Amino acid sequence: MIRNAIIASLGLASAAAFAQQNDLTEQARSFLATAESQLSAAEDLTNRADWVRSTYITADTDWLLEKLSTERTALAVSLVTQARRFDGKVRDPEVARKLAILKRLVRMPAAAGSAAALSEVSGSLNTRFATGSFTIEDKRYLLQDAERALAQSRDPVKSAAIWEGWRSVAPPMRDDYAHMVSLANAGARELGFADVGAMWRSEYDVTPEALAREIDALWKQISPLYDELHCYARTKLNARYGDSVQPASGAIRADLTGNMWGQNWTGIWDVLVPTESGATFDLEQALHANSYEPKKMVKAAEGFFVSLGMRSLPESFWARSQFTRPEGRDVDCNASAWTIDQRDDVRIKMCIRVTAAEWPVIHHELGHDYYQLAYQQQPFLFRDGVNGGFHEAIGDFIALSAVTPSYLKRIGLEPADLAERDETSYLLQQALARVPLLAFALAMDKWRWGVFAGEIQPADYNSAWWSLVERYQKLRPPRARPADAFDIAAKYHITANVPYMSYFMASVYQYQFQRAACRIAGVDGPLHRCSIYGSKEVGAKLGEMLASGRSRPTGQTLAMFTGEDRADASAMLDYYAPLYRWLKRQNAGKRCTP
Ligand code: X8Z
Ligand code: ZN
Repeated sequence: MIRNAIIASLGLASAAAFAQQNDLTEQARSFLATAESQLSAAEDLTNRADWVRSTYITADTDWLLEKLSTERTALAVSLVTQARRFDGKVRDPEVARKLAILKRLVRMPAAAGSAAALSEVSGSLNTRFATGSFTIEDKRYLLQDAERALAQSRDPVKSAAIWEGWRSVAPPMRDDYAHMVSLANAGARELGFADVGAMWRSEYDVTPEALAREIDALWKQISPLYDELHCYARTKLNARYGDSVQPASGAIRADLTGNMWGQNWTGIWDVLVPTESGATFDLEQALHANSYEPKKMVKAAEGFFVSLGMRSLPESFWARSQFTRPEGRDVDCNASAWTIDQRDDVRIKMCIRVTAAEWPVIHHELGHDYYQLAYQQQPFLFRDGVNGGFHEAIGDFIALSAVTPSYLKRIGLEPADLAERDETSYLLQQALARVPLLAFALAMDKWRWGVFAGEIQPADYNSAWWSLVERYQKLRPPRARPADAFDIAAKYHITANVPYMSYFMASVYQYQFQRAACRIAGVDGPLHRCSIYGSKEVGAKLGEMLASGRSRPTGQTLAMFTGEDRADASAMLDYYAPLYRWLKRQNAGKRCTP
């Protein structure tokens, strides 16, 4: 009735246009319904092949995954081509949103006829990374062993050897990487994007240029905190190793951060611990003392989500997940969370060791699974996080509560009578775990955006990478890098084509979520002490946002839970404010900012 009344009030010509528009919208709707059911079927098939390949890497499982990925890519690209006829012509917001999502569905799209070549080259890069190893003095290191050895080494010669050793897996991948970039760029152009980087940036519901500006503005807010943290760490490393190893000014030697990529500096806590530190707490010791094994750690993390009123994880999660590295076969050990059937068959794939560092990672992964469970009722194209940053932020936000002394005491991991923990040490630990990631994330995707845009050519891959590392992370290699080095490819997300800006945005969103949640839960006091454990109000509100998947634009989705419609670093800065003041006092008289 309303529709007729509108038509009656329009002139004849516009009435005809209106009817045509309606007709087109209906066509688009029915096209999308078919597309979604085809894509969903392809997804179920590929997920299973991917799971089997990732937990059992052989030439055959590689082959099967490549075949199914090829078919899925070809299907998605062909659907986008068919959807061209609706370009810019459909005004219905839901239909228009689905059409836009369809265009960027495949992370590495292929031009017509190139899907098989692209799957082959990306599959091979993936497998070479997952099975990569190196040898020092007859000892063979896989990545996880190397990471642990680097975190534990306090011998700069050994640290350099491990750091360089792992990077020896990368040079043979350079030509393949360049080939993959050119194939995927051709695909992205066929879909109407300038390049793959522009396509990746489009998931944030603003133009690629606006997103790049937003990120630079956020970094401007955050970099003073990073600079102070960097300055403090450099002074400590200088005191520990002396001028010849770590000078008191300039960049920090990357391997001395104890992390393979300098993205998390908690591995060298004993070097960075404040001189006048009060009571501290060793989570790793507490986990062992309380007989935590990997599954029990996951159970505890599930308990946090359940305390918010969320469901228990299904039986199949416990039966089918990979919690630890299996013996006798190659697997991909980079932690990940899966939905196999887009319904209840969620899983994690990890190689858990009972360490303090794994505690937040387990919460991180379950955050993905709970998001997936929550949006399963959405139609296929809306069945995902509103953007990658949200997906990466949910579990990290939960972990902000799950590492607090009050929560750890509540679940009996921290002795109830342990003296009030030293606030500075606690916040410093949090900052070391979470702040360097932002600088690393910027360097990672600025590099990739430059490569996809053709501004960084293969011959300059490594030098361009190091100028970004020096600029954002302010790190340098232990020694000059060899001419054939391809250091960025020593990071999983490069060979696996996982956008890394998600982690940057997640590092901002998680504190916005925390600020909103603590308000909803009615927890007063500083943000860093707040635990939302047990708050059904938070669970209900969070659940609504998670259930909306990517059906609404980013700003609207963020507002559902936080009341804020854009990424804003002020919550993060609030969280670390006491630490920032303390760091400034420690660094007084030093030149911290360039
Ligand atoms: O890869 C991850 C997660 C899986 S989505 C464990 N993260 C990034 C990394 O390890 O490099 C989480 C932090 C950043
Ligand atoms: Zn993640």
